[in-house]
Amino acid sequence: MANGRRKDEWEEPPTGFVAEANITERDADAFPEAGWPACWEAAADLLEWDRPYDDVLDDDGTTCWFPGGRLNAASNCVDRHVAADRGDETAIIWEGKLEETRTYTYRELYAEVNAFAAALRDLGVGEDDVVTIYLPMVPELPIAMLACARIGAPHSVVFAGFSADALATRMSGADSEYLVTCDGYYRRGTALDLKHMADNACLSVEQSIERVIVNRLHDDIPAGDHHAFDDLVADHAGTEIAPVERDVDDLLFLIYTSGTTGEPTLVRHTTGGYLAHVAWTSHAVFDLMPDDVLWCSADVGWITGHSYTVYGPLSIGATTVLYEGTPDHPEKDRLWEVIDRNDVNVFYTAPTSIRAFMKWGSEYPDRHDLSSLRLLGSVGEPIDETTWQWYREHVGGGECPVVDTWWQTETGGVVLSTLPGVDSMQPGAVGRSLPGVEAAVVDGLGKPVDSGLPGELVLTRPWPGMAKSLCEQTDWGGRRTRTADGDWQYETGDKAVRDGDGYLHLRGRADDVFNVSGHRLSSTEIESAIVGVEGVAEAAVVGRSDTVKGMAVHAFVSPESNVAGDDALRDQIERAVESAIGAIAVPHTVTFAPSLPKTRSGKVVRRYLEAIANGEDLGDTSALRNPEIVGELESLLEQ
Ligand code: 6R9
Repeated sequence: MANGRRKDEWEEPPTGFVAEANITERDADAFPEAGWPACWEAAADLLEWDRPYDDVLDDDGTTCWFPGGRLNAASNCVDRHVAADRGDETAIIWEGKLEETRTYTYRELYAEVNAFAAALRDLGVGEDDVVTIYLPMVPELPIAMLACARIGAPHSVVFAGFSADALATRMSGADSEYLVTCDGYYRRGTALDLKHMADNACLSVEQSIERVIVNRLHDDIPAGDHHAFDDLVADHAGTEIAPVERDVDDLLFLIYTSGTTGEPTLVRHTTGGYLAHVAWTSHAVFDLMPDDVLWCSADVGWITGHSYTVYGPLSIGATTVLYEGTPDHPEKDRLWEVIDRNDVNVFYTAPTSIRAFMKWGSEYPDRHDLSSLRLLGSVGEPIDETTWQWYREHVGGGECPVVDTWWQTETGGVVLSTLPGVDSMQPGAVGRSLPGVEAAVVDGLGKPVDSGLPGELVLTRPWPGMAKSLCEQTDWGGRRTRTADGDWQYETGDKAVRDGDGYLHLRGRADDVFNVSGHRLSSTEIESAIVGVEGVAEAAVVGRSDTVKGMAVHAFVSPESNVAGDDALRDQIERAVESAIGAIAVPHTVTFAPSLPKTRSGKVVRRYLEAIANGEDLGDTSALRNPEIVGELESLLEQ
């Protein structure tokens, strides 16, 4: 709804919650008084600094947060909690497949991280060497990340669902000579051979790769050109490695995401700004307290898992849940059973999952005692009102605030959300920007549009968690961080409307990136894989609305003139996308077409394909060079 819901339909935060919240109305009032950027000091104050920072932001006002400061992220996430006599508190609860569980106290995590850090050093990893981590959701994943952080080696985690080709591109791009992976893992009951994929990736990169293998399947791994994770940790047990003091602006990690180009975009995050941002948002948005148990259901291979499974909750000293399984195995009440058994207080997931839970029915959450929950979060795509209400009612028992959090890989942490102990919640809207963040909705020229009108969401001032690439370059990943007048402005690539109350309603991407089940995919990247198939002349990929996935991938493919668009070609296309990117990017629908709708200058008009895929009215198509193709495509889809 463009102008938002009537205020009497908004939901107020529960009074019990407000009374105990980390951020109260009084704190929120003080932020604007402190002025920007000083209000971000509260974020930096949540960390322990080896050398205090000189200023909140450098003189330039855009490039470096907390200049002069030095710190170590792993020591902030582990050591200081042990030093504060919280070593026996639980840091990680791992819920593995096959009914396994494992917990690590902060003291145990300290021992593991130190031992693996020592092992990495022995393998030759030095400060600033990039270590690639290609692991499913096993405890060795956060342990390896923290071990890297401890010795000042930026990690580059590659989602385990990506293909060997995708892994190779990311290792080459990051010039990484170290890889931590595993023998395999179970996905829907089948064992996937991750080591084989990793071996293939290593063969296709130029540099030689030192490999560490986690034994996940509990089978013998044939000896080879690698080191076993468990042996390394056992050999270095008890070794302590002093955390390397990092400059605030030194890299903590690299992460690849889908951008507007055919190549994955490399995003680099810094130690101080990023960590302050995720610690602060865990505290302010997720209201996380050290005694809380937080479960962020995203895979750690994505930014959401980096920020709110690993760095955010551990920097606060809370307990984080790492879940390896799927939501419907052994039964569709699995997540609720895990929440019940572990007394989870904060649960964070994506609308696509909530829509699946809705479809399965409320009897599954109803089977369990979910009263430990005190806050629910949503991320990844817009959450519609019905889904929001269902989540609040059936998971939150009507008692928990629900925060809809908007952010991106590039922003590092949440930038738009309500503050749960302060703001009213408007189902279907993300709320305003957080204190210290400024957002605007602008037209194609970068000028603000009136409330109620759609435009592109831009952030008009820097924030601590912003990717380093955003401050160094004015034109990056196809998006500008400067307006024509020289003002700082980050184009997010998302469409939005601001309502009369200042709440923002997100409307999906304005560029060639789309979200499928919370995975961020680039249409250009998928198209390049498809046109690489012999016999394919052209391809265009668009998003089609899907009631559960949010978006489904629809590919329109035009074969060369003597090639048939048949099942064999479809099969080859699917295999090509799976091997270039991964199974998550395989089109849900492939429509073979004699040609694609084009402008007179020869550009494929995706807008029309999107409308056709979604069964929408196309309006005037007379500007096309080949308007007749539209009717042909429509009738092809009706068949
Ligand atoms: C954290 C994450 C970023 C894109 C972003 C937007 C979409 C994320 C959203 C949302 C509406 C929300 N998005 N949160 N859209 N409401 N609460 O998902 O990062 O994988 O980089 O994706 O996700 O389109 O631009 P990333």
